[in-house]
Amino acid sequence: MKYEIPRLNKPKNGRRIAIGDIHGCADTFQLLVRKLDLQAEDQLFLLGDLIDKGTRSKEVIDYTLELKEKGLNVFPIMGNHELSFLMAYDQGFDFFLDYLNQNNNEDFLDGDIEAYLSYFASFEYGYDLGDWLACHSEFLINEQSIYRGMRGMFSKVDFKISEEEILSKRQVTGHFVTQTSRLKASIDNKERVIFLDSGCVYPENEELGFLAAFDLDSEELLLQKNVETVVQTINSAKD
Ligand SMILES: [Mn+2]
Repeated sequence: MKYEIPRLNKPKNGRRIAIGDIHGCADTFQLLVRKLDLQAEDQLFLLGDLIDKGTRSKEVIDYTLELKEKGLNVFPIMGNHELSFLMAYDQGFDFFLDYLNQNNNEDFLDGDIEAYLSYFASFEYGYDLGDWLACHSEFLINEQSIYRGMRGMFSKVDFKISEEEILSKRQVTGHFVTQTSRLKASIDNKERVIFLDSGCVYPENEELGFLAAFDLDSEELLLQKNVETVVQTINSAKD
Protein backbone atom coordinates (compact mmCIF):
# COMPACT_ATOMS: atom_id res chain seq x y z
CA MET A 1 0.00 0.00 0.00
CA LYS A 2 1.37 3.35 -1.01
CA TYR A 3 1.00 6.06 1.59
CA GLU A 4 0.10 9.36 0.01
CA ILE A 5 1.19 12.38 2.01
CA PRO A 6 -1.86 14.63 2.42
CA ARG A 7 -1.67 18.03 0.76
CA LEU A 8 -2.77 21.19 2.47
CA ASN A 9 -3.26 24.60 0.92
CA LYS A 10 -1.69 27.65 2.43
CA PRO A 11 -4.34 29.64 4.34
CA LYS A 12 -5.20 33.01 2.78
CA ASN A 13 -4.97 34.93 6.02
CA GLY A 14 -3.21 32.59 8.41
CA ARG A 15 0.25 31.56 9.44
CA ARG A 16 1.85 28.13 8.99
CA ILE A 17 3.84 27.28 12.09
CA ALA A 18 5.78 24.12 12.93
CA ILE A 19 6.85 22.99 16.42
CA GLY A 20 9.59 20.40 16.99
CA ASP A 21 9.70 17.38 19.34
CA ILE A 22 7.73 18.17 22.53
CA HIS A 23 8.47 14.89 24.39
CA GLY A 24 6.08 15.36 27.30
CA CYS A 25 7.14 18.96 28.13
CA ALA A 26 3.56 20.12 28.72
CA ASP A 27 4.24 23.45 30.47
CA THR A 28 6.75 24.55 27.86
CA PHE A 29 4.42 23.55 25.03
CA GLN A 30 1.45 25.43 26.50
CA LEU A 31 3.54 28.55 27.15
CA LEU A 32 4.88 28.51 23.58
CA VAL A 33 1.40 28.07 22.08
CA ARG A 34 0.05 30.93 24.23
CA LYS A 35 2.87 33.17 22.96
CA LEU A 36 1.99 32.24 19.37
CA ASP A 37 -1.57 33.51 19.98
CA LEU A 38 -3.05 31.19 17.35
CA GLN A 39 -5.83 32.59 15.18
CA ALA A 40 -8.65 30.70 13.44
CA GLU A 41 -6.92 30.46 10.04
CA ASP A 42 -3.45 29.56 11.33
CA GLN A 43 -2.11 26.05 10.78
CA LEU A 44 0.03 24.46 13.50
CA PHE A 45 2.15 21.42 12.64
CA LEU A 46 3.48 19.32 15.51
CA LEU A 47 6.41 17.43 14.01
CA GLY A 48 6.04 14.14 15.92
CA ASP A 49 7.36 12.76 19.23
CA LEU A 50 4.84 14.67 21.31
CA ILE A 51 5.19 11.97 23.98
CA ASP A 52 7.80 10.01 26.01
CA LYS A 53 11.04 11.03 27.78
CA GLY A 54 9.39 13.96 29.57
CA THR A 55 7.00 13.30 32.42
CA ARG A 56 3.74 14.83 31.17
CA SER A 57 2.92 13.29 27.83
CA LYS A 58 -0.79 12.89 28.52
CA GLU A 59 -1.11 16.61 29.28
CA VAL A 60 0.60 17.44 25.98
CA ILE A 61 -1.85 15.24 24.11
CA ASP A 62 -4.87 16.56 26.04
CA TYR A 63 -3.80 20.12 25.23
CA THR A 64 -3.68 19.35 21.48
CA LEU A 65 -7.24 17.99 21.78
CA GLU A 66 -8.32 21.17 23.61
CA LEU A 67 -6.89 23.32 20.83
CA LYS A 68 -8.72 21.24 18.23
CA GLU A 69 -11.97 21.53 20.22
CA LYS A 70 -11.53 25.30 20.09
CA GLY A 71 -11.57 24.97 16.31
CA LEU A 72 -7.86 25.64 15.80
CA ASN A 73 -6.07 23.89 12.94
CA VAL A 74 -3.63 21.59 14.71
CA PHE A 75 -1.89 18.85 12.71
CA PRO A 76 0.00 16.33 14.85
CA ILE A 77 2.46 14.20 12.87
CA MET A 78 3.46 10.59 13.63
CA GLY A 79 6.83 10.30 15.32
CA ASN A 80 8.69 7.12 16.17
CA HIS A 81 7.46 7.51 19.78
CA GLU A 82 3.76 7.60 18.84
CA LEU A 83 4.37 4.61 16.58
CA SER A 84 6.13 2.79 19.47
CA PHE A 85 3.13 3.49 21.70
CA LEU A 86 0.79 1.90 19.14
CA MET A 87 3.13 -1.04 18.55
CA ALA A 88 3.53 -1.66 22.31
CA TYR A 89 -0.25 -1.91 22.68
CA ASP A 90 -0.33 -4.54 19.95
CA GLN A 91 2.11 -6.71 21.97
CA GLY A 92 -0.47 -7.44 24.68
CA PHE A 93 -1.51 -5.62 27.82
CA ASP A 94 1.38 -6.69 30.11
CA PHE A 95 3.92 -5.54 27.57
CA PHE A 96 1.98 -2.30 27.16
CA LEU A 97 1.94 -1.68 30.94
CA ASP A 98 5.72 -2.14 31.08
CA TYR A 99 6.08 0.23 28.16
CA LEU A 100 3.94 2.89 29.87
CA ASN A 101 5.96 2.50 33.08
CA GLN A 102 9.28 2.90 31.33
CA ASN A 103 8.07 6.04 29.57
CA ASN A 104 6.32 7.83 32.47
CA ASN A 105 3.05 7.36 30.62
CA GLU A 106 0.87 5.45 33.08
CA ASP A 107 -1.53 8.41 33.34
CA PHE A 108 -2.83 7.62 29.85
CA LEU A 109 -4.67 4.77 31.58
CA ASP A 110 -6.58 7.36 33.66
CA GLY A 111 -8.34 8.37 30.47
CA ASP A 112 -9.95 6.46 27.62
CA ILE A 113 -6.97 4.50 26.35
CA GLU A 114 -8.83 3.38 23.22
CA ALA A 115 -9.50 7.01 22.37
CA TYR A 116 -5.79 7.87 22.74
CA LEU A 117 -4.80 4.91 20.57
CA SER A 118 -7.26 5.99 17.88
CA TYR A 119 -5.96 9.55 18.09
CA PHE A 120 -2.33 8.44 17.61
CA ALA A 121 -3.37 6.12 14.79
CA SER A 122 -4.96 9.10 13.05
CA PHE A 123 -1.67 11.03 12.95
CA GLU A 124 -0.41 11.47 9.40
CA TYR A 125 3.23 10.76 8.53
CA GLY A 126 3.64 14.22 7.09
CA TYR A 127 2.01 17.04 5.17
CA ASP A 128 2.78 18.33 1.72
CA LEU A 129 2.32 22.08 1.94
CA GLY A 130 3.34 22.82 -1.64
CA ASP A 131 6.59 24.65 -0.97
CA TRP A 132 7.33 22.77 2.27
CA LEU A 133 7.12 19.18 3.50
CA ALA A 134 6.38 18.92 7.22
CA CYS A 135 7.44 15.52 8.61
CA HIS A 136 9.11 13.84 11.60
CA SER A 137 12.31 12.89 9.82
CA GLU A 138 14.03 14.05 6.69
CA PHE A 139 12.95 12.57 3.37
CA LEU A 140 16.00 11.47 1.43
CA ILE A 141 16.50 10.09 -2.02
CA ASN A 142 18.65 7.10 -2.96
CA GLU A 143 18.19 5.41 0.42
CA GLN A 144 16.73 2.03 1.23
CA SER A 145 14.05 3.89 3.11
CA ILE A 146 13.51 7.46 2.03
CA TYR A 147 12.66 8.32 5.62
CA ARG A 148 16.06 8.96 7.24
CA GLY A 149 16.85 7.36 10.56
CA MET A 150 13.67 5.30 10.45
CA ARG A 151 14.61 2.15 8.56
CA GLY A 152 13.38 -0.10 11.34
CA MET A 153 10.04 1.40 12.20
CA PHE A 154 8.89 3.24 9.13
CA SER A 155 10.33 0.93 6.47
CA LYS A 156 6.93 -0.72 6.03
CA VAL A 157 5.44 2.58 4.97
CA ASP A 158 5.70 2.88 1.22
CA PHE A 159 5.67 6.64 0.75
CA LYS A 160 4.22 7.72 -2.57
CA ILE A 161 6.59 10.56 -3.28
CA SER A 162 9.06 11.03 -6.11
CA GLU A 163 12.64 12.25 -5.99
CA GLU A 164 11.53 15.29 -7.97
CA GLU A 165 8.90 16.12 -5.38
CA ILE A 166 11.38 15.74 -2.53
CA LEU A 167 13.95 17.90 -4.28
CA SER A 168 11.45 20.60 -5.24
CA LYS A 169 10.37 21.35 -1.67
CA ARG A 170 12.02 22.53 1.52
CA GLN A 171 11.50 20.35 4.60
CA VAL A 172 10.84 21.10 8.23
CA THR A 173 11.46 18.06 10.43
CA GLY A 174 12.02 16.93 13.99
CA HIS A 175 13.76 13.80 15.31
CA PHE A 176 17.39 14.94 15.02
CA VAL A 177 18.33 16.89 18.15
CA THR A 178 19.92 20.10 16.90
CA GLN A 179 21.78 22.82 18.79
CA THR A 180 20.06 26.20 18.74
CA SER A 181 23.07 27.90 17.09
CA ARG A 182 22.94 25.32 14.28
CA LEU A 183 19.17 25.75 13.92
CA LYS A 184 19.50 29.54 13.66
CA ALA A 185 22.29 29.18 11.09
CA SER A 186 20.19 26.80 8.98
CA ILE A 187 17.37 29.36 8.89
CA ASP A 188 19.74 32.27 8.08
CA ASN A 189 21.31 30.19 5.29
CA LYS A 190 17.85 29.21 3.99
CA GLU A 191 18.91 25.57 4.02
CA ARG A 192 16.68 23.07 2.26
CA VAL A 193 16.01 21.08 5.45
CA ILE A 194 15.32 22.79 8.78
CA PHE A 195 15.83 20.47 11.79
CA LEU A 196 13.52 21.92 14.43
CA ASP A 197 14.10 19.60 17.41
CA SER A 198 16.10 21.87 19.71
CA GLY A 199 16.10 19.25 22.48
CA CYS A 200 13.46 20.71 24.81
CA VAL A 201 13.64 17.64 27.03
CA TYR A 202 17.44 18.10 27.57
CA PRO A 203 17.64 21.40 29.53
CA GLU A 204 20.90 20.40 31.23
CA ASN A 205 22.70 21.02 27.92
CA GLU A 206 23.14 24.78 27.38
CA GLU A 207 22.69 24.58 23.58
CA LEU A 208 19.54 22.47 23.99
CA GLY A 209 16.50 22.70 26.27
CA PHE A 210 14.33 24.77 23.92
CA LEU A 211 11.04 24.11 22.19
CA ALA A 212 11.16 25.73 18.75
CA ALA A 213 8.32 27.23 16.72
CA PHE A 214 9.12 28.19 13.12
CA ASP A 215 6.90 30.27 10.84
CA LEU A 216 7.21 28.68 7.39
CA ASP A 217 6.42 31.95 5.59
CA SER A 218 8.11 34.74 7.56
CA GLU A 219 10.86 32.23 8.59
CA GLU A 220 10.78 33.68 12.08
CA LEU A 221 11.95 31.39 14.88
CA LEU A 222 10.50 31.49 18.39
CA LEU A 223 12.51 29.56 20.99
CA GLN A 224 10.85 28.76 24.30
CA LYS A 225 13.19 27.71 27.07
CA ASN A 226 12.18 24.58 28.99
CA VAL A 227 10.01 25.65 31.97
CA GLU A 228 9.09 22.16 33.23
CA THR A 229 8.93 21.89 36.99
CA VAL A 230 9.72 18.18 36.90
CA VAL A 231 12.93 17.59 34.99
CA GLN A 232 14.05 14.08 34.23
CA THR A 233 17.74 13.45 33.85
CA ILE A 234 18.40 11.71 30.60
CA ASN A 235 21.87 10.72 29.56
CA SER A 236 21.69 10.42 25.82
CA ALA A 237 20.26 12.89 23.33
CA LYS A 238 19.62 10.62 20.40
CA ASP A 239 16.10 11.15 19.10
MN1 LIG B 1 12.30 12.74 19.25
